Amino acid sequence: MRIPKRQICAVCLAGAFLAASWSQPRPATPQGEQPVRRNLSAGRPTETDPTLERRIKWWREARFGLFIHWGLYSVAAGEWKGQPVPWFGEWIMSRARIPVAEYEQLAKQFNPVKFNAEQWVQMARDAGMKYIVITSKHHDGFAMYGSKVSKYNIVDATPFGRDPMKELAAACRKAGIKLCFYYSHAQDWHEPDGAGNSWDFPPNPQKNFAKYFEAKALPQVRELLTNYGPLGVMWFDTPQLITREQAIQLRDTVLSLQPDALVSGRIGHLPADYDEATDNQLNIGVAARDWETPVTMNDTWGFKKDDHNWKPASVLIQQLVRVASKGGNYLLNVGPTAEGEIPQPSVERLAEIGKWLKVNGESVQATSPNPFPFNMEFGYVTTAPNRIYLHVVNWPGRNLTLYGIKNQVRKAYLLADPGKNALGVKQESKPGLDYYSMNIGLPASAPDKYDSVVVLEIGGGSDVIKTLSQQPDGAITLHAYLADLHKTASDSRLMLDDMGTIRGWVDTNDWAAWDFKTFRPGKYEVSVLSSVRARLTGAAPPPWQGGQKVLCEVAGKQFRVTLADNGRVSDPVDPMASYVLSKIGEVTIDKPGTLKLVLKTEDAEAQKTLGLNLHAVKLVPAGK
Ligand code: FHN
Repeated sequence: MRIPKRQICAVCLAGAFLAASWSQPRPATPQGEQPVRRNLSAGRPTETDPTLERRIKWWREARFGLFIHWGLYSVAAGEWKGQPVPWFGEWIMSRARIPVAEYEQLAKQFNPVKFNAEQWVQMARDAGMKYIVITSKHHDGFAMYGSKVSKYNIVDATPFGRDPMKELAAACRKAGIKLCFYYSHAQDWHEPDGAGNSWDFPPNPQKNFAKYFEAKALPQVRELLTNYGPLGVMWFDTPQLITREQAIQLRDTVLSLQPDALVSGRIGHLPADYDEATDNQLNIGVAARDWETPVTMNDTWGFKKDDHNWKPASVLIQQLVRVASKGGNYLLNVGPTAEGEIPQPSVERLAEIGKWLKVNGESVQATSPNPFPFNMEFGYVTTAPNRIYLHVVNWPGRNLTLYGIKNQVRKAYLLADPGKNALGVKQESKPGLDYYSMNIGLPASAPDKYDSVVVLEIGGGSDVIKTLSQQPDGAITLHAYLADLHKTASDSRLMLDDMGTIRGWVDTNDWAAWDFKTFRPGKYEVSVLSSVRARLTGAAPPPWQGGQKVLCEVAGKQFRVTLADNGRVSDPVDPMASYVLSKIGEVTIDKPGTLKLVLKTEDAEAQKTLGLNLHAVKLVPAGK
């Protein structure tokens, strides 16, 4: 195999011992030549639509929107025939396999007399949200607006008889909030030709999805685009049976009827106007395009009377900031009741977020992402012209030290300080080592219980060291999403997934490598963090599939280790994430400079290594 120059250097750095083990000839393939990186947008064509910049400007600045899941399922509230039904509230028809004829009866009980569009919109506005995405039709097929296409809608089939979308459109227009419609364009459990209902309509070769698409989905989308004034986004979901041609037709329909609207990321086949993360996805590797993550406040989207697993406001605020720091939008869900009320715990949390944003909004909305490709120990970073915002969620006491900012700071102050009193800043650098240290004097305790924002005024744009570097606490984190992945065989499955996890370690010739900078010589403990992820918020993570043999090479040392469960690490901001820490060994770094760490699996039985979902490799000062 022809090893690329950078890898040959790595081999040299790691010493002669390593060189012997790495210089074995391996088959040359196109993949073997190039490090591979994948991210949220990978594999999808880059958007070239010249109108995109104009259409997406407001959305990009918004950063924060309200998701509303409201429909007939809100009547069932998570229970069918007296029995609680697991999974999301809006999925009750599918989970309890409720026949269409029985589910339709819920419409007769749906009378949300407490619904008040102006109150809902005001609540979103006070929370600092800039747009609302509401389910105009979810997978159950019931239209939450007055549709001429199907009588199965809130105006014709319920005692309520009003069109809440008309009322919301008017309230949004008045409040300057963008209204957006969620529309389930392929799944429709009410229709024999729609996708998803196998209990009423068993698999049938005669199923004609095109008929459903032409007769219901497309004309309903036209109604929504025609009858409710300007819309911000058409938010499609679960594309399933949709063909590429149908997706194009849908997208063209949106843009021809509403040339300023956006098409969300789950239309299917197409890159759409922005990427949609997986539900409740808080870990993103490298985001190359605009993106959004939809998040539940408890464990369901549609109302469930027994779901009391509310995330505290502290978590929600940090989630918003984490997403913004990676350049994404945070779409936070509420599930109103069948009476038309937003559950009180949701109202309280939104008010709390709104209070925080009132003071700190400029550090979130209309900001640019963290210029560093990783988060720091103290919290998160966002930027704006002439400013760097440090979101300090782990208050360090009287001194905050951070590395890597090259800009000269003109003034630092706390955003919550009405007097904008200057904080003391000391900057020190050793440019030859790429060492730029900054120390900021702070009050002894955090001024904000959620996230205290320090503003750094700089002249111009941010200028930072982007290479992986040792942090002030001495730790070095080598994130999986920043690895160079080296594939050897053409059928290698090694890849970086959308969560920033390396998967597919089936070939023992593949490896991941990181270059990083160290500033402090000393002894370091090396460990691997692998990821186990729950499928639902509130659910236990699946068992860890460990025990893989790995080879790790760093600073002239080589470790052959079987990964063991040496402890668990959780992520308070991402309740579905959990990491298993496996100790690798101790290494001595004898001088500051750049090092390389290489990791590969050694199990001949490929299936075993498939369970390894690598999140990061960590080096921490020994004894810490
Ligand atoms: O199946 C739906 C689910 O009910 C909910 O609407 C979420 C929100 O993003 N989307 C789908 C699953 O991804």
